[in-house]
Amino acid sequence: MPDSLKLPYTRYLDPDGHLLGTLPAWADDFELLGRLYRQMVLTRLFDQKAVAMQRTGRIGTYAPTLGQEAMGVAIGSLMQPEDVLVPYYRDTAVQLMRGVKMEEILLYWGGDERGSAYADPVVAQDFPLCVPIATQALHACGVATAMKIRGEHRVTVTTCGDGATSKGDFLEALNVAGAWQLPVVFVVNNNQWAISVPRRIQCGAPTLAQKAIGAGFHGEQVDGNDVLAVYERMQLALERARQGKGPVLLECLSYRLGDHTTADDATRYRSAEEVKQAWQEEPIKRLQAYLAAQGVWDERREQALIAECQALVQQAVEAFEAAGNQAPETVFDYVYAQWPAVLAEQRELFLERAARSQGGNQDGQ
Ligand SMILES: Cc1ncc(C[n+]2csc(CCOP(=O)(O)OP(=O)(O)O)c2C)c(N)n1
Ligand SMILES: [Mg+2]
Repeated sequence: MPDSLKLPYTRYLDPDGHLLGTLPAWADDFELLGRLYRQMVLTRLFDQKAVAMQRTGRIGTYAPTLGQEAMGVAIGSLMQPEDVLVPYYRDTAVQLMRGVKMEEILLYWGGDERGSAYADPVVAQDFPLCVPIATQALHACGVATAMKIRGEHRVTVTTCGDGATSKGDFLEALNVAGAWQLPVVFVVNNNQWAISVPRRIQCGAPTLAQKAIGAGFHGEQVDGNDVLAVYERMQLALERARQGKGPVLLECLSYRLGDHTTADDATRYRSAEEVKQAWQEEPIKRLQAYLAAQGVWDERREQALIAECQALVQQAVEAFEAAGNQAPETVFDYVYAQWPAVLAEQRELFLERAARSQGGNQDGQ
């Protein structure tokens, strides 16, 4: 590889939580580290519950965020209220940190449009989760263009997976971001798999971060399982974009510890040995070990935290269940800003059928 393509890679904690170098000064703040840890634990417990709710038929489908907690928590905690997040479907961790409510996330995956109408004013301008791969990268550039034209000191952050970086949309987004020096940070969650396609056959380049170089801006890699490393590099990326110094691509190396979604069975295409190995690197144990070695964490605090988080998750489940069902025709209502007349007939037909099937049910047919 040419020297110009040897990009920085940052990691402070090894998989056992041992320090590998000097930490930045902010990392002396154990209260901050405790908040990051707490949020990672809350995210994991919520994620487990969401999977269990899908398995018992209470939500439609779900994309687990297991193993992606460090990235999401670091990114979400550094973004300012005025920034805009343009996320993808594996961003539960970032969304929770931004202020999206757990019950809203459950509503979203339950097929309910209220799950994308975030109540917290801080996240009201964030975009809903994007399921079509990589299209959000272009939307993010649109938002960042508006910020730039208005002369605002705001940043757009958009996330995507490793597989998404193969899409034309992603490369077009990088190109325009570089050409117009937009205030946008692209975070690539390189979790090694795009459903059943492994990273190594997805792209011929040694890193995904180097795609930024072709677009004329800064790219780098970070250990996505090391919350301290993501926090440090993301902070610098946001600062750079906010000061008008152009976009950044941060490639976070992680591993998708769960199935792609609840509709997938990852044991069909990857070995138990590989997954076992990946568990050794997971982000929560790593920070926990570091905090314990610093004397600021122990089993008693761990148990209290788990109990507190489980109670919060349970409250969210109850709020979700109390929300009731949305009218089925709302599937038509949130797609277009201006209603295309051609869909009116479909909506009518849908309502007629819904009425007929309800009538049928009442008649016991
Ligand atoms: C345009 C488009 N093509 C295909 C799909 C089907 N699909 C859903 S997820 C996925 C893989 C994405 O992998 P990656 O970008 O690595 O993200 P990850 O799910 O691993 O976080 C594909 C191909 C889609 N949702 N949208
Ligand atoms: Mg992936």
